[in-house]
Amino acid sequence: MIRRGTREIRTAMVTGATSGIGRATALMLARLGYNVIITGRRLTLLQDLSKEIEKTSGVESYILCFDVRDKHDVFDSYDIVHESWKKHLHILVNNAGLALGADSFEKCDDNDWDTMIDTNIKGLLYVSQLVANTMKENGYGHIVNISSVAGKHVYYGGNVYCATKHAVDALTQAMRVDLLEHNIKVSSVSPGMVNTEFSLVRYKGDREKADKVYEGVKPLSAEDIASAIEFIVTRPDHVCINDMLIMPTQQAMPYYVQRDK
Ligand code: NDP
Ligand code: 8X3
Repeated sequence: MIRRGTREIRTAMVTGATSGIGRATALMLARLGYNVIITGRRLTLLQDLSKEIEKTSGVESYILCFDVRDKHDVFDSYDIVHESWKKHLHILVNNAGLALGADSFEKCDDNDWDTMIDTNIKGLLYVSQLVANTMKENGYGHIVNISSVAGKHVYYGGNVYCATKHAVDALTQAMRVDLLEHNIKVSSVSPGMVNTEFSLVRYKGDREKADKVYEGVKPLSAEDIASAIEFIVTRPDHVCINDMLIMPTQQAMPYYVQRDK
């Protein structure tokens, strides 16, 4: 093991660490003492996060700036990660993802479908395959996929986003079965509304529409989800939390929201 003083240094990797749940999760893992590989497309935000991690937690971070949709970019980026980091890679959090649009199926832009499918499903697969092979060599590992309540229920205008998150749910179960013999845990976290850049991205920069989603409701915060992930990754070796569905108290299901009067 890599040791700093007497402390054993382990590595974790978080995709989509430039904002929201991914950022909060990277900070949480750093606080737990992991060196963190942080990924996303926005380099300056990764650099800011890297400084914050090093300042607040004293661990190291490793920036990988890539688009998860680009298989070659993903493979080339992962390739440059130093062997000593890979050798101690305990945790992967597959978080990068997005929704685009909320229109009824027949009115949707098929470019948005491609982006969601390529990011939420194919991107997760590219990263997971690389990391699972590393974990297999190491003889242990834990993969946490960020799914959604949209992976459990469909709702009006959710169509392809819901389909991608149903796929994440299925892949989580499939990976758990396939990786069982390699001592790799696979978990998922399925949140309801979380106040991040998610809605702003979904409504393509329309702040009014994005804010309306959270009107009269106290949504979850990115830190609420990071603390759920903290619980999952700190269970003893023999315990695997398969899935955690987490909702704001004011949201029973995607469409059932009790807003303040
Ligand atoms: P944010 O928009 O705040 O964060 C999304 C992250 O994904 C960003 O870091 C973004 O980085 C990254 N990302 C998006 N597309 C790509 C890409 N092509 N390549 C690499 N990175 C990418 O949203 P959240 O934090 O809310 O979302 C995180 C996850 O949580 C997503 O999978 C989402 O589906 C899921 N989720 C969110 C909920 C919510 O209500 N907010 C509820 C349930 C699940 P960058 O732009 O720098 O590439
Ligand atoms: C995001 C939650 O309900 O907007 O995954 O689909 S929801």
